[in-house]
Amino acid sequence: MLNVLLIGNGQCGNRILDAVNRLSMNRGSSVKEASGGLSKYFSKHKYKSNVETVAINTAINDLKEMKFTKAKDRIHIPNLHGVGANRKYGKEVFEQQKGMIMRLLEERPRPDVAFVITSASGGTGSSFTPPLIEEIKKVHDYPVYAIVILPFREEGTLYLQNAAFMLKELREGPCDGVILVDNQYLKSIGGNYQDAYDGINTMIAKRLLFLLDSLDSEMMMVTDLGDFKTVMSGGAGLATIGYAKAETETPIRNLIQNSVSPSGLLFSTDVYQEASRAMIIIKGDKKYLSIDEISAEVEKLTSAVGHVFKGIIIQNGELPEVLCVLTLSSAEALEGLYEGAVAAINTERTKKDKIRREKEFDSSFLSIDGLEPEYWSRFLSVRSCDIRFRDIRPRNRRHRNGYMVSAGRSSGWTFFSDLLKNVSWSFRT
Ligand SMILES: Nc1nc2c(ncn2[C@@H]2O[C@H](COP(=O)(O)OP(=O)(O)O)[C@@H](O)[C@H]2O)c(=O)[nH]1
Ligand SMILES: [Mg+2]
Repeated sequence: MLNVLLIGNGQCGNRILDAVNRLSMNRGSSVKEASGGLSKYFSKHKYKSNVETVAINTAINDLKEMKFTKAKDRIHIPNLHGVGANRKYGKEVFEQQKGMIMRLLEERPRPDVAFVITSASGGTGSSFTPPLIEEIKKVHDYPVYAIVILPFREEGTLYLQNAAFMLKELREGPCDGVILVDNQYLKSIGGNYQDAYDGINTMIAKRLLFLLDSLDSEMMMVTDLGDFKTVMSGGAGLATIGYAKAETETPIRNLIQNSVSPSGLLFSTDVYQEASRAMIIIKGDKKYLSIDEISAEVEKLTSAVGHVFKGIIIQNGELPEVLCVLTLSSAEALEGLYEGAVAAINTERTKKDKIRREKEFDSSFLSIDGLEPEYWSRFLSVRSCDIRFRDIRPRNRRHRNGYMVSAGRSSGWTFFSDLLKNVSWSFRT
């Protein structure tokens, strides 16, 4: 029996983890979903793997939002309400809190495999995940995979930049492989954000449970954790998952094709061009599992991809389902995201330059306006006083980007820039 650790980092990671727990507890949103046999993960009698779930967040509200994850499985980083999509700050927080987080993880049974689920683009999950995997790998040699959710492209430049830097860190670090899920690609699932999130989260949860199930099954043709590790070590450290389920009696040939087609994948890729290794697991009643059809399709995939591990699980009376794990040697869609991030970085740089130039203008304005020779003599003459921005009274005149301030009867006027409002100024009047 496998020991599996599932960590959900940040809001997106927490929600997907909660969806996994929901399906596992046989409380899927639809009866059909719930009766998919996934209850074995949590029902006492039908456990297949020992699955531990842990949700980590800096925002207590995100943790409270979870409905199917036990309180003891939620780690709140104290005194914070999120990190505001600020990865630099998030990394500092992780550094301070990593002792506590690692201690709580170490209290659980040693896993055979771990998955860390997170969005690439937010703050907490994006900044915690790479160093968390690094911490785990410092002391353990079990494989740790990241399931990374890419942003909707319209969510803005900050998210794009976060995603690019997060992926870079993950790929340069000791993470054993990144499974990509693209919100943008899966957008059509829901008419609004909430529906899209719920739909995507359920898709991921379902596939993850299918995968875990198949790694721990006594199958007719077995795929195990060793095979999964071999698949994931191929390619450029990137992977995605395809899936298809028959709603009616569908030839297994079509179902395999659907699982690797755009409608089956979690990330946009041309499998026949970009995949480098694959694992395909077919589940269902044996009457649907034609050996000729399966062999022909797997052969087709093998000739394009290289190596394909194949597993078959017989489930009496069930319509067939296919899961496909594909590692990628290249990912054109990711290059598109990187290009977006580079454009965002350049735009930001231009804006920063503009702000810097304006600041320079302000300070030169300040030196002209505040330090006119006429006033210098007064400053030097009487006494020293400390003026802070809050001392500025309404009687002082609002001026472009600041105030003209009079510190006292004999002081004359000087200019206080808005940009310097947090600076305590000391000058003579
Ligand atoms: N698929 C999916 N994406 C989500 C969900 N919640 C947030 N996101 C995406 O995650 C990104 C924001 O990250 P989030 O996880 O909220 O940040 P964090 O809490 O600071 O780690 C955005 O790109 C969102 O579109 C969710 O429930 N499902
Ligand atoms: Mg959020």
